[in-house]
Amino acid sequence: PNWQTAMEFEDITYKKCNGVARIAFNRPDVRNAFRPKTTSELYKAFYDAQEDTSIGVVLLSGEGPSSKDGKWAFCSGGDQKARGQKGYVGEDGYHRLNILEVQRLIRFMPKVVIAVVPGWAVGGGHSLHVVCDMTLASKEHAIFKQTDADVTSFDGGYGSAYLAKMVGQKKAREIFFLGRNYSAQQAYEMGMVNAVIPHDELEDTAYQWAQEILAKSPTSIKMLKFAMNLTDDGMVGQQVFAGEATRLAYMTEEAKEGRNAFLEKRKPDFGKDKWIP
Ligand code: 1HA
Repeated sequence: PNWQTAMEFEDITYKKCNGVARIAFNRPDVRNAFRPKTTSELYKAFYDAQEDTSIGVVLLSGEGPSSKDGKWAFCSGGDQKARGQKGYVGEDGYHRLNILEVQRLIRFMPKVVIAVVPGWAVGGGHSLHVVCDMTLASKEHAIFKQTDADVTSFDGGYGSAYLAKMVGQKKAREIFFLGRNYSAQQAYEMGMVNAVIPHDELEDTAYQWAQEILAKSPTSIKMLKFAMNLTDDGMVGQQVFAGEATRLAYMTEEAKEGRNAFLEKRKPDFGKDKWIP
C-alpha cells in the first residue's frame, strides 16, 4: 500500500491509503507507552478517521522496533513516568485518564477498528486491543500481558469485563490476577486474537483484511458492529444503535411528511394504509 501521511504528530503516526487509516504508537523506545500527549493525539486521529467518509477501516498498531534493543511493541499502556499523585499528568498540568475516551471512540465509531499487534500488548495497551473489533498478532513477536494489578492502574471496564465476555471468566481472571505472558498462539486459542500472522506479513495481511471489509455494504457493517455492541453497552449501546435506526427513518416518505407538515403549519397526513405488517 502507498500510505500517505494524513496528519503530523509527535507520539503517533497517522496515514491513509485506499479507504484504510493506519494509526500507530510511535514511542518504540518505551515499548509505545502512552502519555497524555499520546492519548490526545490518538483521539484527534481517530476522530478524523471517523469523520472521513472515504475511510471504512482503521488499523491501530505500534511503530518499531526499538532503537535500543530491536524489540517490537504494540503498546505497553500508561507511561509510568508521566504518572503523578492523581493520574497521568499532561503538559497542561492536569491529571487525565483520557485513554478511556479513546476506547469509547474506537468502540462507538461506525467503522471497523483492527488492532495490529507486532509485539508487546501490555496493561492499557492490552485493553486497547480488547476494545478493537478484531486483533491480528505477530507470530514471532506478539506477547499479551496484563500488568494493571502490578502498578495499581486498573481497567475495570472493557479491558477486564469485556475481556471476560471474550475469553471466558476463568481465563480473564487468570490474565489479570497472575499477569503472565501469553504468545500470539495462546491468545488465539483463548479467542482474543483473530489470526496469528508471520511478522513480515502482518502489515500486508491487515491491509488485505481491511480491503475485504471495504468491499461490503457500509451500512451493514456499521449496523452489525453496533448490534454486536448493544447488549454489552446497556442503554448507551441502545442509543448508538437506535440513532442509526432514526437516521434510516429520516430517509422515508413519512419523515418528509412529518417535517413538511410542521414547517407548513398543518396536520401531517401519513396516509391511511401505511401500517405495514
Ligand atoms: O490500565 C490503565 C488504565 C485503566 C483505566 C484508566 C486509565 C488507565 C491508564 C493506564 C493504564 C495502564 O496502562 S496500567 C499498566 C501500565 N503499564 C505497565 O505496567 C507495563 C510496564 N512495562 C513492562 O511491564 C515491560 O516494560 C514490558 C513487559 C512492556 C516490556 O518488557 P521488556 O521487553 O523487558 O522491556 P523493558 O526493559 O522493561 O522496557 C524497555 C524500556 O521501555 C524501559 O526503559 P529504559 O530502561 O530503556 O529507559 C522501560 O522503562 C520502558 N517502558 C516500558 N513500558 C513502559 C516504559 N516506560 C514507561 N511506561 C511504561 N508503561
